[in-house]
Amino acid sequence: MKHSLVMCLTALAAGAAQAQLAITETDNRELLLGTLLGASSGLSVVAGSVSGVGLPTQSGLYSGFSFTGDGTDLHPDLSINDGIVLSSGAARVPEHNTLEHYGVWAGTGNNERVDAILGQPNVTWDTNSLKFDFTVAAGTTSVSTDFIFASDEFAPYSYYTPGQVGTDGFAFLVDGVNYARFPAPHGPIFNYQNVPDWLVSHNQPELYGIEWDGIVPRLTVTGLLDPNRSVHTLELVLYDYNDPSYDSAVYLSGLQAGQSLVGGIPAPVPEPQTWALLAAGLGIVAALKRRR
Ligand SMILES: [Ca+2]
Ligand SMILES: [Ca+2]
Ligand SMILES: [Ca+2]
Repeated sequence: MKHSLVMCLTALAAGAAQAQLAITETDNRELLLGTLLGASSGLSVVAGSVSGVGLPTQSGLYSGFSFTGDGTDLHPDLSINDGIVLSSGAARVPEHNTLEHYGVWAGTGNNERVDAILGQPNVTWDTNSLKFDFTVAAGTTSVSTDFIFASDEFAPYSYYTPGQVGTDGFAFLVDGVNYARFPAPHGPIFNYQNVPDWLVSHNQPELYGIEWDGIVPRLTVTGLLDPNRSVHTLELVLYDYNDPSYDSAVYLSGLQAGQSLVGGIPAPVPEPQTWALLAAGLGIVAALKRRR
């Protein structure tokens, strides 16, 4: 007994030192929202308004989301403050990339608002959502949150092909409008078709100790409040596209009120690989000069 306790404590200490990703499964939506909001969010949640769709194992609280890359722009370090995870299958996924087609059938059905954005009926599957009403102080114009999107439905390792109508995605609906999107010409929702490939960190072969084949480094989405409403609505939706396979997840942290006048996700700015190659070339030249 004593021996096993010592073993347990040793294991806990090792886990803490490595700051491994830890997931606590829950579909308690008050708890999920309270964790996402933090202490001074500036949002006052309307009592009794919190709802959502999902299995007890489909969402959860996470801590220790911090993965080390290889130092290149294509595989940066990936981290986000503690928060909540929504998934199209299971909140708790393997700590290694075990499959290129990881998926769990949740059977939670579609989301009609996202279907409408995509322009196709019943095209979202295994949805996991969190929805609530809230009020804000005068002068507040926006709400925002950090997020990391990750998926096994990611080219070229799945049946996803460029030009396909859709892939799994994430919606951030403020007063009925989705702001989880890049500016045009990128498409109307956050999915891998509307994310430039260079922005996605490939995880096959495995570099990061997590199941997902493709991970988008931390971004911030900002939604604008409808000025004609005194009570606002926010709905977060993570969904499978077209079938329950090749799951995806979104890790969310730090939902808060703001004074932004621009909604959406800022346009991605490429870090041209040519610059990296040029820098490497200059480094070689400098090294050769030093040798002479
Ligand atoms: Ca995988
Ligand atoms: Ca699924
Ligand atoms: Ca999928």
